[in-house]
Amino acid sequence: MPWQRETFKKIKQIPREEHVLPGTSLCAGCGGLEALRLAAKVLGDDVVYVNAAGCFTMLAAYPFTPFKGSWLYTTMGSAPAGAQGVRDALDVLIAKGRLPQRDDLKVVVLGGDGSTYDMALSSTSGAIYRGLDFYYFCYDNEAYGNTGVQLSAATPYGARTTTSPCSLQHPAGTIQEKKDIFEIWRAHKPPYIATVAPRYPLDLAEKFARAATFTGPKLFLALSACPTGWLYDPGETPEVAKLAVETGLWPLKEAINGAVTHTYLPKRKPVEEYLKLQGRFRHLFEPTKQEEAIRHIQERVDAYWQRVTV
Ligand SMILES: Cc1ncc(C[n+]2csc(CCOP(=O)(O)OP(=O)(O)O)c2C)c(N)n1
Ligand code: SF4
Repeated sequence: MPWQRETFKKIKQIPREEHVLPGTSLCAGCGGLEALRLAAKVLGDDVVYVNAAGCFTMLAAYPFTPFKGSWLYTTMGSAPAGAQGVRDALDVLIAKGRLPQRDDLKVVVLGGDGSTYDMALSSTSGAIYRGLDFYYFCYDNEAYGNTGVQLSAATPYGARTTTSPCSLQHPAGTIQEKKDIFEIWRAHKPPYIATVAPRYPLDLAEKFARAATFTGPKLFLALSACPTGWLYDPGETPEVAKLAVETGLWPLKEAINGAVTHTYLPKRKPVEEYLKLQGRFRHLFEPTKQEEAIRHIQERVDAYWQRVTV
């Protein structure tokens, strides 16, 4: 049966109220912030954000915060462990009657891809194994953005980063393939995993509503178009973010108790349309077009969709 939205069917059903207020020091046009803003409309204010070091560290710079809820800062590798501590504290306080049940809070990890795919992976694995009741929101800008856009395990093949420039040895830029963190999480058998993109707000909102019905670890991988690291004009974030999905490079999907459903089937424009908008891929087009590298990216996308739609 095709995937169906049940809670959020029309755009006007998305709450108008803002829970991440404007005026942060994140870059103009940050796609990660837009994804968080939309997610928070469903999560509400009864939340503790446990934030691994990264761009989102800049959200809450004491004494200012854009959140009406709470925020805790951790090292890059330990946000899931921090989340365990917060969850345990809440549970103990509620069990002892020192906190009424109505004051319970959702525990939400905020982590960049550097934390999610690499540094926090072992503490994440432990948290999933223990069945920690938390949301993990990864804003995936495909690089270590906050420290100057270095290569991360989420950087896609062909992208240029400051530590993987295109060179005579590697004219196509990054030659590693992006780590499949969706499948790594799925192997841990959590109840809920999803990918989201802010240009598909109904899909995103529906997934957060659906995830709320599960107790245990819940992952959200949010496509986070990043003008600063991907090298395009901030005004183009909507177009870049949309093309990531429409070319098939960023599949929108969820896995409930391990069963994967694709929540949107794009008609699949050529990947070139997405790549050519971004400076991090410019070397694939100038001074000479690198047909083989572009074909490699296209073939990988084609193979993915062939595998999941037959
Ligand atoms: C163990 C460790 N190494 C390096 C750093 C320095 N550091 C702070 S933020 C950051 C980049 C984080 O990248 P990512 O998780 O992808 O988030 P983004 O910056 O893209 O938001 C780094 C390397 C750190 N805080 N801790
Ligand atoms: S570097 Fe990218 S991800 Fe980080 S705040 Fe700026 S736009 Fe957002």
